[in-house]
Amino acid sequence: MTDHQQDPLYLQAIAEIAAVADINTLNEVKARYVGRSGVFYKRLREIGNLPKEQRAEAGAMTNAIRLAIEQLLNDKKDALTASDTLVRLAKENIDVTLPGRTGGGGAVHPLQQTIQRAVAILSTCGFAVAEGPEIESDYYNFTALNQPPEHPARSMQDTFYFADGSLLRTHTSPVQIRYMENNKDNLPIRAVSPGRVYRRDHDSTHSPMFHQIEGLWIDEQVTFADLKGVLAHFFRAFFADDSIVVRFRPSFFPFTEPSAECDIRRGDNGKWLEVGGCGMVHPSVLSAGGIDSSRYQGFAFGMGIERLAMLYYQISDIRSFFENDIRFLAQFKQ
Ligand code: 2U9
Repeated sequence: MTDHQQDPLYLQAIAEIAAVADINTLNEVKARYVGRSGVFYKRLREIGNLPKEQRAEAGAMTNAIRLAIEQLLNDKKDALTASDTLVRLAKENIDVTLPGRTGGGGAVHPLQQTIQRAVAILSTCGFAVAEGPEIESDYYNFTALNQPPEHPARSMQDTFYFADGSLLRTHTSPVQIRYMENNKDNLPIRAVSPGRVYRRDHDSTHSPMFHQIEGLWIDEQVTFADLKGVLAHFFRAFFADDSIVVRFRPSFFPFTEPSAECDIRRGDNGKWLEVGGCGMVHPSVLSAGGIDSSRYQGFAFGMGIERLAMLYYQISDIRSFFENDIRFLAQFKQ
């Protein structure tokens, strides 16, 4: 044991440093002992007052204590830093094996799911999917579909017009006219056209923007019996119920002749539900599509996607589809 190890100042410093528990206190202790106005500077200054022969020894002793205390302070600093790091590591520990936090993920809108279901079924019947513009010309939306200007049926399909005379399509039928034009030398034609359509209509069962899917099958021998077979198969597959039967009620559409409303009924106890319109394509419409109506014939049908979705999901108000209420939409997540 050297002399400085019994020095009261040194013993006091050891005790104080040992008691320190954080870096701030340690810095404060350090300043008090070895800082500019610390105890050691005071001691060194006092050495000058000692008798000459004692100065060298006292100086060496004081320096030894200072060095020893500095060593203690450094060791303590290392120890505190190390334990600080351990505490932080424990506190800020991240489990990198946990799955990441996500926004919950999106989902396909119930109307798009309905379109996908309908298209999937009709695809297996050989129908190709045709798409076209939502802003249409008067010609494709009305005239080519046997509704010339001043035709009374136009007023039942009032829509949104642009200054240049183009309009928001009132049905997806213009897509079928375009498809006929593009495929008139490529018969037979079998196409479905799903998409948005617009009408001046707004209540619990009508929306100014809604969705349709239409089917068109043109060949030399396509009959109303084929139409009945396709629709019966479609509704049985769509509602996953083989007990469904179809019924046709005479109707009128400018683009089909004869025309019919199509109803379905589940099993033998349910009530009849109107699910779409259909008919044999009018010869004038075939001609507008560039097809020889003396050689070819075919059927067309149209269904409202919202109507199908409301029946399938048992929804009573069409506006639910367009309010973007996450509590409504989340129910259709799959
Ligand atoms: C071409 C020729 C004929 C498509 C047809 C209907 C009857 C029909 C409605 C169902 C519910 C519209 O969404 S809805 O309001 N559709 O009643 N649609 S025949 O006839 C066509 C289509 C294209 C070239």
